[in-house]
Amino acid sequence: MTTPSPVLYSFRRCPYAMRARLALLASGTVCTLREVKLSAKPQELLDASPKGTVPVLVLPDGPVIGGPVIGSGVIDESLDIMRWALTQADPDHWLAGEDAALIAANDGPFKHHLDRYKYPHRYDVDPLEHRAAGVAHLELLEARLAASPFLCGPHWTMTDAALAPFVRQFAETDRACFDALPLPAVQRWLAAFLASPMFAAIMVRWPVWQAGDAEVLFPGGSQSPTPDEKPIPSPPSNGRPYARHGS
Ligand SMILES: N[C@@H](CCC(=O)N[C@@H](CS)C(=O)NCC(=O)O)C(=O)O
Repeated sequence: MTTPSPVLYSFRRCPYAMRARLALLASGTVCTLREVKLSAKPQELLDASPKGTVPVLVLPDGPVIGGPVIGSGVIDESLDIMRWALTQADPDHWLAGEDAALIAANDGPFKHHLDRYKYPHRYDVDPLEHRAAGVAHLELLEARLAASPFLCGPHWTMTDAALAPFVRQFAETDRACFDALPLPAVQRWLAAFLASPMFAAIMVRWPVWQAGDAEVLFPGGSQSPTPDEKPIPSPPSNGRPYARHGS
């Protein structure tokens, strides 16, 4: 008999869901992945977590005592999913680098400016003002990454995984502008993330889930890829985005 896996409600391009998938992958936790369309959320997601955001992880065994959870066995905050996954297994010591203040600066002010830079019409604002504020945050990252390869020192940790999907979104908003910024260490760090096997493994194109569909396991690709799918990359066997610095 196989052990039931947790169910992850996810949206491929959502930076919160990306960071959750990164931690699940690094911990070697296999999930049943349900790709969600945000404009048509499945009732099963809303039943599990009425606030209706992704990612949401539904644990097969229900309540967890003593974790970052959650009477019900439902984890519906991305950072809690990361902590839960890494508490199960943390072979690369990601939890050694949890910089709560930097993650809060990312999720608060940086995300605020990112949204307004990316969607100025939605907020009726000047995108350039918000781009400048976002760049000021990236300058903080630049100072760190000029001093060490990753945000918390010589190894990629939870803080890198928590921030990189958001920096990616900022960069993609105007790639030429991002590439022209005097932020060589941030650019190197982001490029290494985007080129890593781990990034490929978390960005497989999954079909949108509907009740009754065949189970899709993450990591491990999709059993029923969409027609325009590129070949599914294998996840890294060791779960590491990068070779350890100096090894
Ligand atoms: N604080 C939440 C935020 C998650 C979040 O806002 N996710 C977005 C997608 S990127 C979402 O689900 N938004 C709901 C919607 O668009 O309807 C977390 O860290 O998990």
